[in-house]
Amino acid sequence: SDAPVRTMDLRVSATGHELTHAELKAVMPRPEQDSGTATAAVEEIIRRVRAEGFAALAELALKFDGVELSTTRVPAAELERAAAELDPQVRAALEESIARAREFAAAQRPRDAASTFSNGAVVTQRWEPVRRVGLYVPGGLAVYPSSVVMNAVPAQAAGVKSLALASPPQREFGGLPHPTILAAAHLLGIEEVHAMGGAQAVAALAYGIGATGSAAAIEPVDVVTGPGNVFVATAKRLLKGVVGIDAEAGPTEIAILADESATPSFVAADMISQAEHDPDAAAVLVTDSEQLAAGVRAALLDQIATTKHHERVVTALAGRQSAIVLVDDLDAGLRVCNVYAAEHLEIHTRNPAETAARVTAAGAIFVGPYSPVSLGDYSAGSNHVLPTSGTAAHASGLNVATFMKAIQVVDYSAAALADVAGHVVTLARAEDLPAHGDAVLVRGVGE
Ligand code: HSO
Ligand code: ZN
Repeated sequence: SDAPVRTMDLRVSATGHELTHAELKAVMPRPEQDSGTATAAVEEIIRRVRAEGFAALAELALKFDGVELSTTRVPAAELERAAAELDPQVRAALEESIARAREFAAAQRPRDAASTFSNGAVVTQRWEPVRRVGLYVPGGLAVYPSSVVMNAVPAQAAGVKSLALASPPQREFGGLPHPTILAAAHLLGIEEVHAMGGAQAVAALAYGIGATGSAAAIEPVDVVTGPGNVFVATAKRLLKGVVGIDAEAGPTEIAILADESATPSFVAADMISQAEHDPDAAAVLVTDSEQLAAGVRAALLDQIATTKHHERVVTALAGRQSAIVLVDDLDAGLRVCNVYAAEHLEIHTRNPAETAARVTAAGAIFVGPYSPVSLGDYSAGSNHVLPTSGTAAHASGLNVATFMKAIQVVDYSAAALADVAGHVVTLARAEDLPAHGDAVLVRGVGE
């Protein structure tokens, strides 16, 4: 076909008026959310792992992975071996990713905050890492050692002392997780790796399991992060509250805000790069230039012809979730992008830094022609675990604070308490909770 991606005209001349926030949101190209078909099966798996521990993990590994497990725990020697056998160039590239991600993560550590209301009336907010984190890494088609880096580095920079990695046992690797995953774990200094996958892995991390026979125990974790299939995502959703989780990750999305100064071949290549992940991936170009739109369409046709994952890319671009959106001007384009709240937003405008500063919702922003999303996927120093499906309106990408919690500390002296005692008592009585006021008065301050 001659249109690799559909065009959506949101110019006032086409719509008759400027669309409101709600109207824009309704027309944004987004797939329907599927409503938890896996829920019943996942509930049963969680129940079994809780009740039966390792026996359930072993049975599910046989059923889903075709592997007989005697323990989930991967021996240290296997981690070392996988790292020793890793292609030296891949090793060097991973090491650079780790170094940049570590430097940026260290810079993100949130600072404590304090207010002193009077002498002896101090409230402080102090950040503490969670005790233990579980990192889930899928097996199957997508073996992403880069995702091991992106999940582990901020947890380590937060000061999390205990990190367990779970990844499905693979028949072709003797029941161990994929060797690239083991190698990445070793490079990151992760010593605890478990061969377990799916919803059962998330349940085992959330509740922990006891040691039995040859099987090692798994201590429960406070937070589970990492991508996964619908079963993993459903388990995370159902276990939220038992454990903390990162944002539910849907298919990847790229939005590009561009004016006529953009280079069509750059824009097209970046759309294809994310479409390559998944036939459900979304690529959205927002522009006020019909000339650029035509240039990008031509460049897409050109580049699609030779791209390796042709089927996936064509399906993703032709899907309802992808579009070239025409707008009247840059202001309108910014409105559209802020409503869409893309996982990745690239800015290809004449003054990209200025435009980027006006973005209020995106998982991550990529500024100018030399900051492609694929740089951020691997080597920029930023994180590639980002909120999808418009959740960037309220959620953040993985960062150091994901693995920390803020504790507020109240430290008042007798005199400082006396200063506000009357107000406490008044509000307590107004809420018909007089014992609250009494707890102040019993200290002999106020009234
Ligand atoms: N773009 C993906 C991350 C990724 N890309 C991993 C390549 N490997 C979601 O942000
Ligand atoms: Zn990617």
